[in-house]
Amino acid sequence: MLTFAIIAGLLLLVVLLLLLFRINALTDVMKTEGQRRASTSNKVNAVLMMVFLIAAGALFFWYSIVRQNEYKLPVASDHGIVTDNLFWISTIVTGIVFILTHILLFWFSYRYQYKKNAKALYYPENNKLEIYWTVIPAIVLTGLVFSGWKAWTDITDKAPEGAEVVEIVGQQFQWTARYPGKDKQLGSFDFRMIDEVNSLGIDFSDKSSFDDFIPRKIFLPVNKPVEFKIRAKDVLHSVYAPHFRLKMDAVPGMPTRFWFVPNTTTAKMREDLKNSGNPFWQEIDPDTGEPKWKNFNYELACAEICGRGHFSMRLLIEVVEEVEYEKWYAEQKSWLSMNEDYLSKVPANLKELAAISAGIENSANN
Ligand SMILES: [Cu+2]
Repeated sequence: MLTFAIIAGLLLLVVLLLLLFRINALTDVMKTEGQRRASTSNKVNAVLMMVFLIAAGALFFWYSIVRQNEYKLPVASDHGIVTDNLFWISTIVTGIVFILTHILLFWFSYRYQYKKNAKALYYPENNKLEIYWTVIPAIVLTGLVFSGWKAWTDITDKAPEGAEVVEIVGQQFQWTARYPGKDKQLGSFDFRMIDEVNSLGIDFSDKSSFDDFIPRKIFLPVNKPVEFKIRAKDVLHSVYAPHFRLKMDAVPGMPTRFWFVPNTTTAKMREDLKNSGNPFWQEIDPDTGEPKWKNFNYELACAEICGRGHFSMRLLIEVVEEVEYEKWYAEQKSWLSMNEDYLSKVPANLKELAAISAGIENSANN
C-alpha cells in the first residue's frame, strides 16, 4: 500500500512538473508575441552541419586510406579482373557524385540558415539545367548498367566444354565438395537417399556415381575452366570464394551453378603476396608465428547468415598446376570404396561394374 502511494505520488509530481514546463513555454510565446521564430539553436545546427561535413568526410577518407592494404583482396580468376574493374569504375563515378552532392547538401544548410532579413530568391525553373542533370546521369548510368550486364551475362553463361565439374553442397554448417571421378560424370542424387553416412544422398542406382569422391579440400587446376554445381540441403547458403570473385546462392530445391578460371596457383599467390610490398602480408600471424603470406589459402565461405554455425562454413581451396591436379585426382579414393556397405544399394546387375569403377574389385575378390 505504501509503495503504491509512493509511486502514485511520484507520478503526480512528474505530471505537475510537465504542466509547469508547458505553462512556462506558452507564456514565453505570449510574451514575445510570436516574434521569436529562430533561437540560437538554429545557428548551432548550421555550424554542426559544417563540422559534420568536415569531420565525417575526413574520417571516411582517412579510414579508406589507412585500411587500403586490407581490403585490396588479391584476385585469382580471369573474370575477377573484369568485376574488379567494374567495381572501381562504379565506385569512382558514384564517389564523385557522392562527394559533390554532400558538399552542397551541408554547405547549403549552413549558408542558408535563418537570418532575420534574408529573402528567398524566387527561381521557379531552368529548362537547360534540368536537361543537363537528366541527360548526363542517364548516359552515365546506361554505360554502367550496360557494362555490368555484359560482364554478368559472360560470367553466368554456360561453362565451356571440358570444364572441370565439382558439386558444392551447403548444409548447416559445412560445405561438401563432390568430384565426378574418373568417368568425369557426376552421379545423380536423391534427397530420399540422404542418411547419416551418405550425407549428399548419392544415388547408387546411377553408374556415374560409383567413382565419385568427396575430398576434404577443394583442389583445382590452374588456367582451366571449373564449374561449380551448387545445391543446399536445408536452408539458404551462399557459395563465396572471394579471391575468385565468386558468389552464388545455394538454394534448397533449386540447383545453381557458377563457372570460372582460376589463374594463379596457391604457391604462386603466396610468392606474389610475399613480393607485393603490401605490409599486411608481412605481418606475423600470432597463431602460427609466421608471416601471413606463408599460410595464405584460398577459401570457400558462406555469405548467407544461415544459423548459429554460419561462421564455421569454411572449405579450403588449393589451386595447383594441371599435372599436379591430375596426379591428385587419380589418387583419390571413391566414396563407395570407403563405404563398402553401400554396395548393397547398387542394383544386382551393376554390382560388378560398381566394384570395378569404385576401385574395390580386389577387396571383393579377397
Ligand atoms: Cu551457410
